[in-house]
Amino acid sequence: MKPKVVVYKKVDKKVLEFLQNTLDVTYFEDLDPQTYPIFREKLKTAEGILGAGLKVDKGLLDQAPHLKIVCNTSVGYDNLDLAAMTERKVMATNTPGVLNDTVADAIFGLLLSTARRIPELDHQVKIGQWGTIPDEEWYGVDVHHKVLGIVGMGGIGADIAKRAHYGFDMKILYHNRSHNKEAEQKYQATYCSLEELLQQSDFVCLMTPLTPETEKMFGKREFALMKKTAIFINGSRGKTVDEQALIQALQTGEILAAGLDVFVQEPVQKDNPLLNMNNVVTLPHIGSATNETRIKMAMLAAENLVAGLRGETPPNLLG
Ligand code: 8YV
Repeated sequence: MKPKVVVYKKVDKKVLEFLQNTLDVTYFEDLDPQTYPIFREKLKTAEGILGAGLKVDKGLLDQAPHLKIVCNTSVGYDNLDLAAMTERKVMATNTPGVLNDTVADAIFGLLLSTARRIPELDHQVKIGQWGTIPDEEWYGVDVHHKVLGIVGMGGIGADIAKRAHYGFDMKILYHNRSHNKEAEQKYQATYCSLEELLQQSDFVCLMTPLTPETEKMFGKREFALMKKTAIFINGSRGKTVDEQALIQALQTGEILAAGLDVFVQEPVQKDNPLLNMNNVVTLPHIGSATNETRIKMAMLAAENLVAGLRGETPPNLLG
């Protein structure tokens, strides 16, 4: 009998077929109030789960007594309680590497859009304001030759540094748990304390994973340390930032602008003050979302799932 698994996020047909070759797959394109009760029922017999964002904690593990492996179709795994999973010998995997370039492209897009006010100006042109507003009011700030501070210099951070170095002649500062020799050698990135980075950077790009240590890593103090002309980019998780402090820093002019792919609550609440600010550019947590990359991520997660249930060590085993 094939092991039973649950896929709870939409995956490409090829990925689904690959899984179905060796596994008994229950497939949900997404979980919503209608599908969730069926999903919970399926958990009772599932040996594996594949998808992104589902909170896997003690409560869920209690409902899934046969579970052996949880495969995230994401590099981040803040949705997984690894300690609880290890205790029950449930494996966890993620999808590092395959999304680095795609996320770096998106983050750079966000950075350029915020600095040059692209979404705001696009809107002005489309509502017929071209010619009615003095040009200077539409000016942005330069990106090239500026100082980019990257907080969290993993694979994605390094690919952002690569673009900044080769494409925009930027000076790169970074702060990370450990030194990234490759980024230092290839992109002339300089390691520094968080304080120094905040004080010296024109653009501060937050890319760190969400962990108990990085939760609300950016608050009142961090925004106060930044230049008044600084632009803040968040491509990590919403909860790495104290959102109220960010709102205040933007409202009081403590920083110039922000480009945000992530929010404390997702989808973002309609009444979030960040949505009413012209100096904030938003994206719906879409850094890795291109067709090509999402297929690669889902396939990698699927390979992890198949390997894990075959009794092999999954290629991206966490913990
Ligand atoms: C999405 C990400 O969260 O990989 C991550 O950690 O943040 C993104 O790729 C993920 O794919 C779920 O949509």
